[in-house]
Amino acid sequence: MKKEIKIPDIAENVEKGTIAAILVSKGDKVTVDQPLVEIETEKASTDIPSLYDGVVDEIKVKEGDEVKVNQVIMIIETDDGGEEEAETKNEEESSDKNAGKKSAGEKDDENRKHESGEDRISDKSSEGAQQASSEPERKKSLSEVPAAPSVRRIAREMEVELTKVKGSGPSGRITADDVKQHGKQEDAVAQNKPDTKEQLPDFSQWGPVSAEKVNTIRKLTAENVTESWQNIPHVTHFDEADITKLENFRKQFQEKVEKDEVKITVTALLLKITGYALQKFPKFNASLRNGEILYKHYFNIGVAVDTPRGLLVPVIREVNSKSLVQLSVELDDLAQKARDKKIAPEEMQGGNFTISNLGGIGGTGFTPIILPPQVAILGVSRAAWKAVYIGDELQKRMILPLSVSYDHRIIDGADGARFLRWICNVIEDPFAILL
Ligand code: CAO
Repeated sequence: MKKEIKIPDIAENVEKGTIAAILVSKGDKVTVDQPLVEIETEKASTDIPSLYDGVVDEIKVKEGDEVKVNQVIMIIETDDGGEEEAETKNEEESSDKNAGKKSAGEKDDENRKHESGEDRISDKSSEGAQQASSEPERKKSLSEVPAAPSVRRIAREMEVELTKVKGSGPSGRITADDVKQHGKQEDAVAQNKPDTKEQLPDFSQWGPVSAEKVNTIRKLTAENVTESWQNIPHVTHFDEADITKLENFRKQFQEKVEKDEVKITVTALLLKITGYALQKFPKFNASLRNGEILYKHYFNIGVAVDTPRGLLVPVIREVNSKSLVQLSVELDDLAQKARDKKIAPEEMQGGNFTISNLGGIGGTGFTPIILPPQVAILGVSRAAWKAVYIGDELQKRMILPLSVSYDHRIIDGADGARFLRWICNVIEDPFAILL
């Protein structure tokens, strides 16, 4: 079956772009997510990936062509599905694909990530992107680097990051020679470094093995957690909250809203309480920028969602001005959109803090990784009945284990302990919010 590849919505207010490079040839075998062309717009340079496994049947554009959103640029011959399905898939996935494309192609991922600042799993929020751009040492984005499409292609083939190359042409324009020279230098450096790929033993000597290509979301998650783990001195603090009363309240409240098909969950309650906690402890709602603490006076909280494609973090905005019912509906809606690949990049931007609830699955505690430029994250484990002494009396209580990981550069251990204890106190006695 012939399937069309169209230019998806690239970014807000961007209607057209220029084909910077064609990354495949007619007759090439391609797989889902494989970049087909590189397109440059005024806002970003981004790869358009294949939506299908198949063979390139026709390439309808050439390098330097101006293309518009929705324009068909390529035909892929597949051996399943129908035209109609192709159209739907194209449209349905466009925003989702954009997210990945804008922030990550096969190569030059880091640069695209800088310039788009979207689809941030660990979420370089738009704020993070702005923050980055105010730093003098900010790397140039790929689209800002002056280089001809042919030079870009050479860089891609040589796996040279163009943003790292010094241009010797007029106004710093990068020439093919600059790229080759840089590539040689990198090779020389690489020769002195151990190649971890080479160091892997041949596992097949001990049993069957198989390999799976890492998808864009997984790649971004890997990059972001690595960056966070390497750059932020994490401390994780643990505490437990007695949610017996809160659970009763949740059930009573649930009966009241049942007719509206709203489900009040632990996560929605924690969103509400954490919003107030961020107001009370402003450092947890801040970012660190050029030696100063940047306090945010709005309360947007991301919620980690486990999806078949990997971890996504939609953001609930202005949590403190929303009711529990509104938060529950919005959380359910965004989590479903994330699972259905319908979440827009901007719905995952602008979070100040994150909640990661693994309690629906299990576990007694974990150490979540902070999503920069945020400075803290709340981990929620599985609530369970426990025998607890209340005074001298042993009682059956529902206990919720909580953890908070924080950036120790701006948050002290005592702050971390006070923050989490405050949350536990409010869970145990919601009137504490009024104090
Ligand atoms: N303790 C005990 N039970 C819990 C619980 C907890 N902490 N959290 C949820 N549950 C229960 C719910 O009550 C629900 O039970 P019922 O079906 O009997 O009502 C069930 O687990 C499923 O809950 P849910 O997932 O539908 O709803 P939620 O609002 O609590 O969670 C969300 C929403 C998006 C947080 C969750 O679905 C999810 O994706 N969690 C995984 C997050 C993740 O991957 N984090 C790791 C990030 S990497 O560090």
